[in-house]
Amino acid sequence: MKGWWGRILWVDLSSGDVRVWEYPREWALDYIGGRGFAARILWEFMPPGADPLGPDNLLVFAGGPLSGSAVNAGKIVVAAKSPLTGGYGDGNIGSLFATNLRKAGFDGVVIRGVARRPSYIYIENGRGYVLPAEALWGTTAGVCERRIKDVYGKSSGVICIGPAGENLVKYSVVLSQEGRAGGRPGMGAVMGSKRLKAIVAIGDMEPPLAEPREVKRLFTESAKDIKGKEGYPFWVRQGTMMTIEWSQNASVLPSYNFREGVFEYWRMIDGYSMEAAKVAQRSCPICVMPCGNVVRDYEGALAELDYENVAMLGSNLGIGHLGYVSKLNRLADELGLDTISLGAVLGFAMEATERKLLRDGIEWGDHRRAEELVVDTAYRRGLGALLAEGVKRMSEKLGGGSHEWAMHVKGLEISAYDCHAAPAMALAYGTSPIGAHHKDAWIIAWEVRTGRFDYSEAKVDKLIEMQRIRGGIFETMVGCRFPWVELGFNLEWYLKVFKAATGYPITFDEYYEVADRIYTLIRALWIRELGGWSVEMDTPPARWFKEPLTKGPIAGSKLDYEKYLWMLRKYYEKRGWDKRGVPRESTLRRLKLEYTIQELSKHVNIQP
Ligand code: PTT
Ligand code: SF4
Repeated sequence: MKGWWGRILWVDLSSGDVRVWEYPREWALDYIGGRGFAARILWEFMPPGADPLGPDNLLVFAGGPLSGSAVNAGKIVVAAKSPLTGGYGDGNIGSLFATNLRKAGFDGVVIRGVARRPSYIYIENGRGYVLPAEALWGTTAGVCERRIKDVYGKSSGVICIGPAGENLVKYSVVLSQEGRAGGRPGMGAVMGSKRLKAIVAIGDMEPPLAEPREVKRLFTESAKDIKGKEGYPFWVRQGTMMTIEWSQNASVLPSYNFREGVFEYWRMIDGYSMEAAKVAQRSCPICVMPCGNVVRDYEGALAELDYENVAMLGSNLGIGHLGYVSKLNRLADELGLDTISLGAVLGFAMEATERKLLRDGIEWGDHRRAEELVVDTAYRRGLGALLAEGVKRMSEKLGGGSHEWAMHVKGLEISAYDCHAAPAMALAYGTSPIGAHHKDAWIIAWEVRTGRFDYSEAKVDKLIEMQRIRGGIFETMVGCRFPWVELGFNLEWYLKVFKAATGYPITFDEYYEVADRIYTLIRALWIRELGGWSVEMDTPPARWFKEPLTKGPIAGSKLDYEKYLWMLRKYYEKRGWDKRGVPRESTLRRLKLEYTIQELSKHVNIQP
């Protein structure tokens, strides 16, 4: 088998057992890697109904056949059953760990059990070891990584968690390289629940590529192509931060807990303000279009900014000062909190304070109180203990109709695009396989350009196409999607590299079938873990349907609930799911998922 090592490292932290597992060969083409492997492994080896923070949950890190070989493919998928949502959760992180793991001879690592004492895993050339990490426990992510690199050298690849992961904050992430974060739905807490502080990989083995020279040639050619793109120089200047201006102009910049899509102080936190404060540029490994913008916060410390972070910790909280936002961002990176969920949680707390549902809470725009609460959340102190649970649980606790403005889908907080006037993006959030995240379909740019107020079948088709490419191709091969999304790099390149790496000439239709298989498998996994399904699970919060925007050029806009449901049903139909959103038996068989039928039938009545 070329392209894949065919080996995954299994680590059982309860027993201390470490073994090399050769996965079934047919998984390679049926699931490709990354998210595909993660979903299959969770279905197969995690007992149904496992406690997300217990020993039976599996923390999976999985690369794909292009990891470490194609441009910008220095990334890895991290997945597990989510403590935030109770369903499937994953994220994608750029790290030397991703490229080093491949060089160490593995396509992935699976971790089960709970270590008796704080531990880390060390992986080198075909072997893995569990080692004590008492000296690292309690450190911030940056300190932890620096200490490990002091021991293993600068070229070691390190993933670690911060105090938030140790303290089981439900939206804690795993981190790397001081500005990379992944696994929004609480992958950091899953790692913390296993008393696993870090994983380190070192290796010098060549991945088994079918045509190594052709892979190298394609890398050089595609790097040239990308660097020649018209948008390249501006991308390197601003990266994702350019989106603040676009979002403001399109009235989709989340402001004041997604009440509005415009922010009066947007200029103070936009890409040009960032450029004025920029002191360095960082990137994931083997990236040819770096986008890690490093600035100094108002206290002079370094922070790495992205659009999502700045929108959620800035406009969504009414904070119009980049230095203040940068400090919140830095704290989140050091402590290991997901910036998107954190921004949603703080925004929710601000609104709850305004509505007098929360005493001693936080006022809009109060950056100092926000800083205190971020730290308290990571350590679960005082009000922070409630904030650590995410907006869904917070609204269940506070009541008062707050579920209508608790901005989440399936328990995962919504990322930084307001959808009062973007029904396709609302559907993208509604149907994302991990809860409300934009990564599977950032359809909003296309939607704003082509007719934002329509509810149409064409939008459903476009959404599924995007989910196939973004959630299917990029999350399984595994690589960064920005060359394609941001600079128009042709997707054909990836198929060429796939052929050179694996020897298999995959077509788009074949790849889309793999993507559909994974989508339906993940849906099956959700149903198995939650014990049923309903359309409400795929529907965004009431705020977007009931409370129109009051500011900006499209003031008065809101979503239409009945029309949203019409699009959702069309979506189900096209995916081969019934009108409850449950996969049909014929779909499961067509996608070679018949192995799920018996278990699924225990929870729902499966339609033919
Ligand atoms: C991603 C989510 C995003 S999406 C952002 S900013 W973005 C936030 N970044 C955080 C951060 O930083 N620190 C922190 N403590 N929490 C954060 N949470 C948020 O996490 C990231 C880039 C970005 S920046 C994006 S869109 C693209 N995402 C990709 C993806 O999902 N898949 C893929 N194949 N390629 C992608 N390329 C881009 O990668 P999650 P990273 Mg991230 C500081 O993790 O869980 O997927 O959520 O990985 O290495 O930091 O790169 O405007
Ligand atoms: Fe990482 Fe940005 Fe490069 Fe993508 S474009 S690989 S997110 S640095």
